[in-house]
Amino acid sequence: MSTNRVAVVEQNLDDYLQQARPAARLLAPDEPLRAGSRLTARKARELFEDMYLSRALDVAARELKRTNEGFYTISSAGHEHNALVAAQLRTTDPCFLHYRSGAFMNARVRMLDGATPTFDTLLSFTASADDPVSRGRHKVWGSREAWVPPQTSTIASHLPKAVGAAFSLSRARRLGVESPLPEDAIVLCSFGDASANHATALAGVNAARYAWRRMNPTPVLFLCEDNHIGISVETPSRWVRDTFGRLEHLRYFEAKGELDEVWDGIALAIEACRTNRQPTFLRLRCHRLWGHAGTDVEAAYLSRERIEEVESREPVLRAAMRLVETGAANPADLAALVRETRARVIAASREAVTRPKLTQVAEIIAPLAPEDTAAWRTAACAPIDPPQRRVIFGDKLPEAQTQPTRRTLGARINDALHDEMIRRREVLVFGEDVGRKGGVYGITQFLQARFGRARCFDTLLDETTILGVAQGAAQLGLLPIPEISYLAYLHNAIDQLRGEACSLQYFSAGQFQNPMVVRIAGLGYQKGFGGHFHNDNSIGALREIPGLMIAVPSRGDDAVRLLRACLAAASGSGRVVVFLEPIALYHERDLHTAGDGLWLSDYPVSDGTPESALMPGEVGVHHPEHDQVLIVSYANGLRLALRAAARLAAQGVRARVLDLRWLAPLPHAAVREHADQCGAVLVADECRATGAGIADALIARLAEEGYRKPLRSVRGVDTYIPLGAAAHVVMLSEDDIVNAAEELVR
Ligand SMILES: Cc1ncc(C[n+]2csc(CCOP(=O)(O)OP(=O)(O)O)c2C)c(N)n1
Repeated sequence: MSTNRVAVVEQNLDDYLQQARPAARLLAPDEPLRAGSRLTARKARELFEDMYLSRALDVAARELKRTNEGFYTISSAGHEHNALVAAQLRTTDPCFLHYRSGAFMNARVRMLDGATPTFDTLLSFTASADDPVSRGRHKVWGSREAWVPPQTSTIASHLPKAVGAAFSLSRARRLGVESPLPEDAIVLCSFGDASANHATALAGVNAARYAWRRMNPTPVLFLCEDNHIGISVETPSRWVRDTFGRLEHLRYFEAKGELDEVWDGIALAIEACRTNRQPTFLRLRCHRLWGHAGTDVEAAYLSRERIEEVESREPVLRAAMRLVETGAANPADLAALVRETRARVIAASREAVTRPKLTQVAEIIAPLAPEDTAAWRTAACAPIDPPQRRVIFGDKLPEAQTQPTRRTLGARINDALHDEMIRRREVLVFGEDVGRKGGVYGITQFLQARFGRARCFDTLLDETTILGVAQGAAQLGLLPIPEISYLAYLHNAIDQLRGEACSLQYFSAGQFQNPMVVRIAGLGYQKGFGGHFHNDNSIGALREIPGLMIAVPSRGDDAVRLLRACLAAASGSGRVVVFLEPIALYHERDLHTAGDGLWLSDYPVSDGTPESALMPGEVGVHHPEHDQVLIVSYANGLRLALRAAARLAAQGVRARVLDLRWLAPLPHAAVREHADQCGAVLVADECRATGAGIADALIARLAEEGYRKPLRSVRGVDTYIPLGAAAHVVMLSEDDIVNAAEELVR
C-alpha cells in the first residue's frame, strides 16, 4: 500500500474530475441541487471552494513539516463538511471550535470583507509573529472579527465556556450590559466523537440542559464531528446517538449524506437552536483522513481496506461528485479551481515561511499578564454612587459612624461585594449555595435579595461548570465573581483556569479576554469543619499558572481594598484573579486575648484616595519600628506571626511583621526593602512545605540577590490535614514561629 495517503487522496480527486462527464444541464446559480433542498448551485460552488482550500492547506502543512518550516499537522481533512455549518451561521454567533476547523473558518471569514484565510492559516502553521490571531504563539483557529475565540488543540475544555456564553447572551441584555451581539445570536461549540466522552464535555452538555431546565435561554449548538475514531480508538457504532440522542432538554439532530442533504440537516438544527433558544446537539458525520496528525501512521492500527473505504467517502471527493452529477458545476471548472487553489497555496506558503518569528522573551509574554496599576487604582478607588449605596445599604452603610462599625473579615468581604456590585452593573456573583443561603459561611448573604437572582445565583454542583460559565460570561462583557466553596474543590476543575481562562489573552495576543475574580475559601485552621478537603493548605497548583494573580487577605479592611484592586485588574486588563479567603479568619474577632476585638476592622470607603485599594506589591507592615527579625507571612500565618511577635517582644526580641497580601505576583521588592532594614528574615508559610512555594521563592530570591543576613522558613508538614487535634501537629504554629525567630536572632 502506498504510504503517502495524501498523494492518493489528491490523485483520487484529480482522476475523478478528469474522467467525469458534465451533467446534461447545468443549474442556474439560484437553483437548488435537488428539488426541495435549500442548497443552491451558487452556494454549493462556494462551499466547494472553502472545502478544497482547507484540503490544500492541509497538504501544505505536511509539506511545511517535511521541510521543517511548519509545526502543525493536525489536519481538517475529512471534516470539511463543517464548512456547511459555518456558512449557515452568522459572524455574530460566537464559535468555540474543534481543531479540525479549517473549512469551517474559510466559510466563516468569507462573510467578512478583505479576509485572507489562506495566508493567515499558513502564517499560523509556520508560527509567524504575523499570524493575526495568536501572533506566532500557537496554531489556533480564531478571529476577533468573526467572533471565534481561539482554542489550542485541547479537547472538550471549551464546552463549559460555550455554555457560559450561550447562557450570558440574554443575561447580559437583561442587566443592561452592552452586548456586541444581536438578540437572536447562538453559540456554536464543536468537538470530536471521542472528546464527547470527556468529563468536561459531559459537564458542558449537562450544564446546558440544567440551565434550560431552570428556564434560562441557553442557545448553544453542540456540533459533534463524528469521524468514528479518536486517535487509534474506534468509537462504538451509534455511540454518539445513543448517548446524546435521547436526553431530555436537548434537541438532537444528525446531518449526513450528500452535500445538499447535509446542508439541509444542519439548517434544521441551527434554526431550532436559534428559534427555541434551547441547547441543541448536532451530529455531523465526518471521516478522518491521514491519521490523527502528521506523526500518526494509521496503517499501524487500521486495515488497508478501512483506509481506502474512508478515502472513497471523503467529503471533498463526494462534494465534487455531487456538484457534477446535479449540474451545479462542471468537472473542468472544478479541476481548474483545484489547480488554481493548489498553486495559490504553494505560493503563499513560500511567502509565509519568510515572515518573522517570535524571538524575544518580552515579545512572547507581552499579552500574558498586562499590567496598568495606575489605571487599576483610579478605577478601584473611585467613589461609588451615594444614592445607589443608600438604596442598597439603607441606613446601614458599612462605614456608618453612629454605631460600633468594626466587623469581621467575612462581614467586610460581604460589604465590599455589595459595593462592587453597585459600582459595576456587569458584576455577577455565582457558585454553589451563594444565592439563597448566602454561601457556606455567609459571605454572599443578602446579595441575591438586594441585587436580584439575575446577578447573584446558585449554580449546579460542578466547579468545572462554574469556571466555564465565568469564562463565557466574561467574554460577553460581564464581570464574573464565581465562588469555589473550598480550595480543595478547585482541583477537579483547575484546567478551566490553567488551560483555558489564563491562556486566552496569551493565545489571542490580547484580542480576547475573560476577566474574572474567582473567590476561593481555603487554607487551614478552621474550627467548624476539620480534616482534609475543608482544610487545604496547598496552593502550588495556582501559583504555577502563568498570568494568574492571587490576592490573600487576612484582615477585613485589607480584604475590601484588595478586592477592589482585583476587580479593577480584571476589568481594566482582562486579568484572571484568585481572591483566596482564609476561612478560619472569616469570623475571627480577636488577636491576642478573648474579647480584645483586634481582628475586627472598620470599613475603608472608596473615596477617591489612593489608599482605597491595595495594588500588587503593597504589603502590610506591623511594628515597623522593630528591626531585629522580619517575619514574612500571609493569611492565617499573619495572625500567628502577630501573636508570636507579641511573645517575642516579651522576651526582648523585636520582630517586624510583613503581610504579603499578594501571592502572585509576589512583592519581592517590598520584602527586600524590609529585609534590608532588619537583622534576619523568617518566612512563616502556612502552606505545607512543598505546597505553595512562597517560602522557597522568597528565600531563593533574597539569597540570589546576595542578602547576607540569616534566613529561615517555617512551614506546614507535607501531608493532608488530618481530623481533630492531629491537625495542629502538622500545621504551622505560633510556637514554630517563636522558636525559629529566637534561634535566628541568637
Ligand atoms: C485532556 C486530553 N486528553 C487527551 C488528549 C489527547 N488527544 C488529543 S486528540 C485525541 C482524540 C480525540 O478524538 P476525537 O474527539 O474523536 O476527535 P478527532 O481527532 O477524531 O477529530 C486525544 C485522545 C488531549 N489532547 N487532551
